[in-house]
Amino acid sequence: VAEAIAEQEWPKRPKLAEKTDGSRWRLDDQDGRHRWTYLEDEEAAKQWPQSHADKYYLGLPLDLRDLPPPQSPLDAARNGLTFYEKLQLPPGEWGCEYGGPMFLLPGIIITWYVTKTPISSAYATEMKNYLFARAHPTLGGWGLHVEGESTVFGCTLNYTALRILGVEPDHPVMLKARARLHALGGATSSPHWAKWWLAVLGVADWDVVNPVPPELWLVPDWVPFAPWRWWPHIRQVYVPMSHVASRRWSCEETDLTRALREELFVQPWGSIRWKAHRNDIAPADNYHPKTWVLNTANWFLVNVWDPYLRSSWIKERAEAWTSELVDMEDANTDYACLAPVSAPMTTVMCYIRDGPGSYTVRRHIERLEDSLWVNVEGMLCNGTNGVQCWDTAFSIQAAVAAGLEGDERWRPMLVKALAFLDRQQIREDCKDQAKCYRHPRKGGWPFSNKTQGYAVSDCISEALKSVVLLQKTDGYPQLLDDRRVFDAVDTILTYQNEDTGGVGSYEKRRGGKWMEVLNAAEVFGNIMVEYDYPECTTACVTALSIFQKHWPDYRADDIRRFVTRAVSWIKTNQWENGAWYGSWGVCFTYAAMFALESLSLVGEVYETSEHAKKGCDYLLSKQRADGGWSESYKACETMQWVEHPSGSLVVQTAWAVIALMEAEYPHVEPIKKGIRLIMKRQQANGEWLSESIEGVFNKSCMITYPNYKFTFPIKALGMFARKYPDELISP
Ligand code: LAN
Repeated sequence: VAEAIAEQEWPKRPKLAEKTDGSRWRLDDQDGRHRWTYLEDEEAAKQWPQSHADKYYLGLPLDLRDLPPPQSPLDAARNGLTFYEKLQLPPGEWGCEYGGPMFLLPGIIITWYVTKTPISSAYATEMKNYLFARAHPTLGGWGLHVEGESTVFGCTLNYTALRILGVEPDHPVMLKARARLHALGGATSSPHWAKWWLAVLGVADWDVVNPVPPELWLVPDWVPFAPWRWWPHIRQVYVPMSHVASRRWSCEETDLTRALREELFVQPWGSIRWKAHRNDIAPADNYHPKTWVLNTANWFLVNVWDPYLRSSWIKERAEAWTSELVDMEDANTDYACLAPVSAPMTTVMCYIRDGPGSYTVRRHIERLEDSLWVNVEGMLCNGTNGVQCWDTAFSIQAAVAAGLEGDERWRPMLVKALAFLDRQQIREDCKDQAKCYRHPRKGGWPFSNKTQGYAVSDCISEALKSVVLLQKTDGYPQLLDDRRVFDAVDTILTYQNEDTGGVGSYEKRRGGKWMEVLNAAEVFGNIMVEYDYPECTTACVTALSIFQKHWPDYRADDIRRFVTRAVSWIKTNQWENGAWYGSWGVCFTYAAMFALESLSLVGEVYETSEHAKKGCDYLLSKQRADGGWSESYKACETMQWVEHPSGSLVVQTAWAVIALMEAEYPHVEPIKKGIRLIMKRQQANGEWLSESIEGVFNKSCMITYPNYKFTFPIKALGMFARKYPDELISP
């Protein structure tokens, strides 16, 4: 393989243009597999006209006519749906950009480089444009995510990516970014994952990378810190990362990597004592400082284990087992992998194991495209290979909240959405489920698509709710029979954590929260194990409750027990001041919407429950004079309420009024004021404009959910219209 790699020729570098022709981009949607294609050929472009959705994503004019001005919240909801319907994709789902994290695209670009994969000029041009557009406006450089201040992580990786794409080091954006990077300490103070990528690229020495021993995968399963117990994202990153690190593979030297050695560091490259910089980390990057436990373990691994104890027998066994784990992941996701963090790392691993041109490499390279997206700024990498199932479920629920599911006008759209969820339900558990440590998934839904195939507690629940709501409405096809509905319920029931009654994301918790002492990523918090989330817990509670109304006899005791324990966990999770902290949306308004819905399902509302009352009072104390709510992403980092500098925001306002309505807050006035704000912000064509970043993960990294500005306002308006049919508000 090494020989084949050495003999493989370098592809021509992409030609960078100022920009591409927006009218040539198409979203190719193969039943929920999304790939952006650039049609070089004029004839081909004529044959395949751009859809509304394509144009909308690309920021091209839609030329839609104005809708009749709404006279009531229900009118406004209908107008919203009229616009949003145009974004439904042919297979029946909704998609969108899912950007925010600034550490994903470089992984893909570096992978292309080291595997000598040609980069098309259209892709390179738009990636360059995106990264230019997203450079910090004053400081220069890039942060961990689009809203953040620049960090060594963001600067090192994105600077490197741009150089690979063909941008010269003396370009003004690059000069500024480099100055920023150097002011922060240079690439020797980058976090672990960046150091790993630089070592792969051959720009840093492997000695600077803190240990990621694949041997850890050999410890018996009963060991409390065994990696199978980690949160799936971390363990799936660890597999290829440890394998490649163990082999200390680096790309051969090139002019470009030699140049990067000069550009990324503050010290002369030859003088760097790599080992001494293992624990260097810039303060701006150090969200979760490494603990003394981890530092001690690392010291032992570097100074004792590696030089004296690590036999080649152990090394080979560990590499063989991580290699097999990768094969199982590839088989279960058709090479898509869990997310575009582990995906490019796995591609590199397959390249050095199977060689250029092998099936694994070709398939991985193809799959990496599923996560790329084009917007008005350029091309970026989404946080996942799409948002298909998740956003489709909320779209259905928005229409149902407005009572529109029985209306002929909306039936075709909703039937298509239902059919999409029907096709995307996961019908089988993973092959080798126990061996590759996967959670049962039969009957579940993923966040994105069935190919990726990782069921998530709340994605299953939201999709199941949507399916049941539609199938129990007259006139809808019965696409899922009872057995498939039961499969989903069976899977939801596997998610409850024994100790707390709460629910995490992909799995039941497998290890103690103390494992956070081994968090080596530095830039994220709460990543090592599954936690309990009010959002995920509520989604399960609501899905099970709706299910039970229609099938009162199926596993009735299990469901009752699950719901009781879950709701009591939600109560214990409430803060003294009445708030709940949101882990996946920004921030307290998001969590309140879920938590208050859970409480209301067991009859706990404002007038009857201290918890619900406190939750509402907390929200009301944050309502602004114009009737809206406003939260900055900083709230997620600091775990305190932080107002957004630009004032009230539509999405947070929708979450807050939904929360108040769920809790049956007895006075209509504050709710009405929120609804009026949502209506005022609606455009004449029914759309809402994007205002601020909506989502978060691991406390520190923000991510966009562009469809939330449709689904939640429509839901809020619809709920209001049904609850207060006589309140006719006009904006
Ligand atoms: C997501 C996206 C969806 C999200 C919800 C369904 C909204 C949530 O309720 C449960 C968790 C989940 C599935 C989730 C988990 C973490 C993801 C996959 C992301 C936030 C999108 C990107 C992120 C992933 C971890 C990014 C890579 C970063 C690492 C630290 C590995």
